[in-house]
Amino acid sequence: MTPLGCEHYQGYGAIPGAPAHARVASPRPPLGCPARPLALKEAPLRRRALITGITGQDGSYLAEHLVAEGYEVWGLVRGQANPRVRHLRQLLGEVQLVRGDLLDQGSLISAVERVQPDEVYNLAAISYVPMSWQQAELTGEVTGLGVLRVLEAIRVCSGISSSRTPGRGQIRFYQASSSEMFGQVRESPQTERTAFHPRSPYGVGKVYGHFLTQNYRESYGMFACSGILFNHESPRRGTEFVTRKVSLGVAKIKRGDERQLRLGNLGASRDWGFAGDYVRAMQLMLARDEPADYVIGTGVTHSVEELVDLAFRSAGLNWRDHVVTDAAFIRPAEVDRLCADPALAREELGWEPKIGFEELVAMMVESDLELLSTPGQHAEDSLGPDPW
Ligand code: NDP
Ligand code: GDR
Repeated sequence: MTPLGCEHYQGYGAIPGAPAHARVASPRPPLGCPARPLALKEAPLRRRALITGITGQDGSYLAEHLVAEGYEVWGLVRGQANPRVRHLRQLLGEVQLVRGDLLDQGSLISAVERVQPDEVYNLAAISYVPMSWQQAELTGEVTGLGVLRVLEAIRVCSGISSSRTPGRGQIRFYQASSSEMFGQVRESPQTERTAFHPRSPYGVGKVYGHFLTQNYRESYGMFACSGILFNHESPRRGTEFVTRKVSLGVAKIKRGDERQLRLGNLGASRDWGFAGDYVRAMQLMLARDEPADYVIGTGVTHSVEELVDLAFRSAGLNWRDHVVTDAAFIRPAEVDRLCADPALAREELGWEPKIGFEELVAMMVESDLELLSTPGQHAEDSLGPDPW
């Protein structure tokens, strides 16, 4: 039987408006198709990665990391005229784009068929926890069922069925699992073996995606890994998340643009690291001989109050003069305290974070001060920290 996509393969162009090199047809035929004579003349192929969620914080860092590692990088973008693509293009000259949406199975099959990746990193999600109560069904569709659709796209395009497991050269899959799956924690610190008790529709969706990734590994022999990543931040973090909300708030207060910062639960604790460190772990997982799941975090936890204190002090301010607790930011069910045990990642991946909490907070405040003093720059590229 002809493998799926062979009959249609003509080397499609990339999406309109993409950089010139992105419009070049893919030289590889679809998976399982006989190679064209052209392929014989080519230099050895670079590894090719497809990243969903490339317009997000992690997507941008991962794309940069993979480009630096010599990969050919493709990013899946949704929407007719996604405004965040412009933002991404300023960041990276070398990424190529393909359209697709985690809500649309056909679009994902087309994207995998067209890109023919060696590795797929599924970072796309509705990732803001409070939004998952407001739009629980949509969160389930994107953050949960979206994982199924990406796995199915890989399975179908690779011609894998229950009677045919993949051999060498299979597409490797990374799923962005989350420490939110631990939720109301059963033990501390949390390891790959800690039981899950998610506390939000987001966390529940991530548990579904996590177990499904394991299930496709066990059912079809797919090289599928989950990274159970604890909170990781950067100057590129969305302004709705607490670290960036605080760093931006501090910068505005320092400049005299605002006087107050309204926050929710200052007592919650998180294991915060730097996003640039965490994307290295994603790639290391897919470079292993055998697929497995890994906890990625620093092993050190801090309260939101400690974060606030440090951020204000780094700008020479006292947080008690400016921070107001606002019930609108309190969640229906809170995750009180998370702390990673990243021992397995250290032993098997050789992964360690390079940037600590103090350095991270200082970096974010400094970056926001610089951003606000640069004409024409806008910090709020997301909806901003409105009460949910
Ligand atoms: P962001 O919120 O910054 O990015 C989310 C991405 O998902 C965006 O690129 C967004 O694209 C995309 N997306 C949303 N809906 C769809 C859809 N229907 N189809 C295709 N793409 C879609 O998240 P982060 O970069 O912070 O996180 C990356 C992943 O890691 C997420 O899955 C998150 O849940 C998970 N995670 C994050 C942690 C963190 O601390 N950052 C910790 C643990 C897990 P668009 O621009 O179109 O909106
Ligand atoms: P989280 O990150 O929910 O852990 O999910 P977030 O920064 O939103 O919240 C962290 C903690 O801070 C408390 N908090 C506030 N949070 C926000 N956003 N705004 C506030 O004003 C505020 N005040 C206090 C929260 O209650 C919470 O306890 C992030 C996301 O990136 C997920 O996608 C990812 O899976 C997890 O990290 C690991």
